[in-house]
Amino acid sequence: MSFTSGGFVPVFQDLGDKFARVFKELRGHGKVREQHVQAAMKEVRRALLEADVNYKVVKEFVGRVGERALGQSVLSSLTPDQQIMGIVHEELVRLLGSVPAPLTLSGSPAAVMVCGLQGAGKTSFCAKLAASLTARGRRPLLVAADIHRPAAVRQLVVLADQIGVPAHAPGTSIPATEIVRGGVAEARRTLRDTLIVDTAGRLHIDQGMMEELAAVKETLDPEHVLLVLDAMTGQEAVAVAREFRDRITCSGVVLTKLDGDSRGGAALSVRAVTGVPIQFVCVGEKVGDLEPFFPDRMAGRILGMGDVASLVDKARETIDEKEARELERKLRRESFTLEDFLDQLQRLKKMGPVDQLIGLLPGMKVKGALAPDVGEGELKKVEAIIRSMTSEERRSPQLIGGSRRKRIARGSGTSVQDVNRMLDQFQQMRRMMSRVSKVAGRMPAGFPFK
Ligand SMILES: Nc1nc2c(ncn2[C@@H]2O[C@H](COP(=O)(O)OP(=O)(O)OP(=O)(O)O)[C@@H](O)[C@H]2O)c(=O)[nH]1
Ligand SMILES: [Mg+2]
Repeated sequence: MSFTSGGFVPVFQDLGDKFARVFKELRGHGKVREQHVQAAMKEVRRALLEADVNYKVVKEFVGRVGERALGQSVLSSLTPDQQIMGIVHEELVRLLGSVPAPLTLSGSPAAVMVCGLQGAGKTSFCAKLAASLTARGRRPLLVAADIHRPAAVRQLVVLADQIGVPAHAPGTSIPATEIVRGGVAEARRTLRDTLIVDTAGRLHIDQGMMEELAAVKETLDPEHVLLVLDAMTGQEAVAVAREFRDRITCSGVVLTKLDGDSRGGAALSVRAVTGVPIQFVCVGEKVGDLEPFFPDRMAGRILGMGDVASLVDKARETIDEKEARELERKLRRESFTLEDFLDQLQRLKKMGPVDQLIGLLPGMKVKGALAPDVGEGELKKVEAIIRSMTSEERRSPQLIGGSRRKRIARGSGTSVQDVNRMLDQFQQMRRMMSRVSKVAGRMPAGFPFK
């Protein structure tokens, strides 16, 4: 199982669409002036508020982006819309925590305590984490310390079985602290190096739950207290995070259900409001649907710049290391040609269901803005267009003038507009890929675990 396997689930589509519209509008003006930036910032503000981002966070964000976008060098630049998009990207990265916060595990056994409200996704996350740690050569032990719901214990045991990880689950008749003590002893006895402790959630924060969690924490002395938050609950999740931080001090956040139609409010506010870093996101119910959290990749995904880094990761699984390095080098240097693009399209088909990969391709995520109705059919069209070009044209798309476009359209059974759009997208994609991959290139090796 791989950490990148879930990396293609589109997230916060609605917010992404709105951002795309803002940039499209900016592109539409021959010259971007102050009033255009101001109008754009108004739209960005509205988009973020509609995504349920904390209003203070929105205010600061828009203030910063607006100020930078109005800077002389941006407005006088040749591509102000791209520069403004770059600023928005950078500020989103900052909002999401700037740098990734990998889960470091040292002690033996190292303990990770998992808490959160009822139904947030704690038990599923425990299993997901156990599976990914196992894939990385660790030997986790799952501990069922949710004594309030017998079904929760069974759920953990079933999941543990499914992923082949042992579970310490003595039932619901003994106190959680006893279960934890027993878990630590069992880990020592059976040489497990990591304890993952699932705890009980309640519908709302209450004194009883907090006291129980505090007692478990005291007994376990965990290296990490991970708070699982349901991203679908937006600002509510942020309020919960604040309470947990104040009452039991959590070290990291896990955001779940990003695959649903969550709007982004929790993801974009929780770090800024609480100071607690997001460490993982869950993008589905399956055990493999776990991703480490990278602020820059997430920002790129929201903006439809494509998650180039995840694409390269994924490519590593299907092509060898040398080819992957070559691809990265090309992306970075903007020497990526239509020939490479065609090559990548072929690989894409091998990499998995096309609709899941689309979100990773720059400019392809956003319906109606950069690429209308992208899907399997659209990719076929793109492929047909590139195939109707000469290799010279593929290497130097700037050669493709009006009459060549007509010829290519005829040859590929598409229209001149299709060809124009495809070439436009390709140019945009090349610029963005180079920018995004520059940032992504700074990823520490071995992430997400040190
Ligand atoms: N779509 C989706 N569903 C999820 C995700 N994470 C968890 N779920 C589902 O959400 C439901 C609740 O998940 P659990 O892991 O049982 O949540 P919990 O926090 O342990 O709940 P309690 O033990 O009742 O407090 C289950 O149906 C999960 O399959 C996710 O990332 N995406
Ligand atoms: Mg549970």
